[in-house]
Amino acid sequence: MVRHPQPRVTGRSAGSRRLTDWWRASLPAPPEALRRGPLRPDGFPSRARSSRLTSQLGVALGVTFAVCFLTGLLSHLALDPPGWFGWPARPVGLYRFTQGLHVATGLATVPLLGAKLWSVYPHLFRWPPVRSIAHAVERASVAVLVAAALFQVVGGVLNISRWYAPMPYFFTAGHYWVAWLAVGALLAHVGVQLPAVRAALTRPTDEPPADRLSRRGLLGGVAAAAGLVTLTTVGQTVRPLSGLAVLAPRRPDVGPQGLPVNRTAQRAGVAALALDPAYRLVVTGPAGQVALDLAALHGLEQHTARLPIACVEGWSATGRWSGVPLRDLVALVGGDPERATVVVESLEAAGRYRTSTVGPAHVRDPLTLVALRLGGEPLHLDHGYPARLIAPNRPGVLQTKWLGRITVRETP
Ligand code: HEM
Ligand SMILES: Nc1nc2c(c(=O)[nH]1)N[C@H]1C(S)=C(S)[C@@H](COP(=O)(O)O)O[C@H]1N2
Ligand SMILES: [Mo]
Repeated sequence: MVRHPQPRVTGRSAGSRRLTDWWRASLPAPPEALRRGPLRPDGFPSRARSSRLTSQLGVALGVTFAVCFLTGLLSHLALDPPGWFGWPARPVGLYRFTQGLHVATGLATVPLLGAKLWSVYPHLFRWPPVRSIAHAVERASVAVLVAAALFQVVGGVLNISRWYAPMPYFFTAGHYWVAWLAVGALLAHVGVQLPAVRAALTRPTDEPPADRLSRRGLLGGVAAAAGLVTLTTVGQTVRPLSGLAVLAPRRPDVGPQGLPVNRTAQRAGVAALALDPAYRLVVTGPAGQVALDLAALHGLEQHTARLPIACVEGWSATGRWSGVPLRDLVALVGGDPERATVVVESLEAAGRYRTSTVGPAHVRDPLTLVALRLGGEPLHLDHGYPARLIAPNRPGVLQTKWLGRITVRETP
């Protein structure tokens, strides 16, 4: 015997009831061929299904989606801050936290979403499929919500696994716009279902004790699965747990100089230029231009900062970086270190990450370095030798490697 939330029939107008009756009478029953095997409301019978279970899973998903949406929005703003938004340079590890939370919460969503879809499975076979225009709109919004949720979670997991091939769209743009779609559909869904959820969660349960146990067992299993996913992946950003990170795409301690590499010099095609003895870092500002060779760069006053690389893909790792504060280079070419905006460019010929803009909050910060050393040694070629940008509280994609050119601009 399968129990699942019955359509609520209270509060419907006579008109809508007449429409439903007409609809039901004129609609042929679904062909038998479409109601075999798993394609039946009782295809996966379970006593654990109930409106209480569906509501409890819904609340958990509401929380994880809200966390993903807000942290995702922050990441979007930090990557390309619009005029009205200032992304600060402190606290140093803020982006590391928000983006680590985004990916960890997204991954914990996987078992929750699976269980939720399973819990509403019998609804797919309701007949007639829609009862009124309002009901049709509501079901359409649920279809959008399910599609958008699957799109976000599957796309996110593919992205952090760096398996881009199944995504024929630019991940960030698709993920960003579908996030709005998902949240819009979620709000509509919550608006419609809130009374039913409250009723299911507050009324004393009429489940027989055996059903209550199986529902609780299922919830416990889902919670354990979400916990296990978190525990085996969060080590990609929480260093003490890195040993457990067996399902994480990255470990924060594996790579040259004990730090992961996002893109190697080989793949970026910069090895020859980066190793060329004729290398110069060209710095341009209001007072003119200087071309600094390695000896000149090492001759400037050196500073050291412990700062994380916090990749948008959710892994992060701390390094001890040494080099020249960016503000000193700004001053060297006549810029105002308190107000300037700086554009840095890589030796890389093309690619999305060859250049980035450093806003005034980060230029001003004495921890923002043109780093020449990592952990006391010259930078490894794959970490950006001969020079890279490293700044506090900055998404990894903006920590430009293999710097070739720095241009000081007046802040608009
Ligand atoms: C398994 C689940 C998820 C994973 C692994 C994941 C992963 C990611 C990653 C790696 C990024 C950075 C993209 C980049 O800048 O290159 C990102 C950004 C973002 N995510 Fe997710 N995500 C997941 C679920 C979600 C969900 C459920 C939502 C919203 C409801 C969401 C909303 C966003 C938004 C708005 C951004 C910012 C996109 C931008 O910069 O334009 N994510 N996510
Ligand atoms: N020129 C250049 N800089 C770059 C990249 C790149 O592809 N090209 N990748 C960025 C990304 S996505 C990250 S997470 C960090 C990683 O730095 P790491 O490889 O030293 O760990 O470098 C950033 N700097
Ligand atoms: Mo990254």
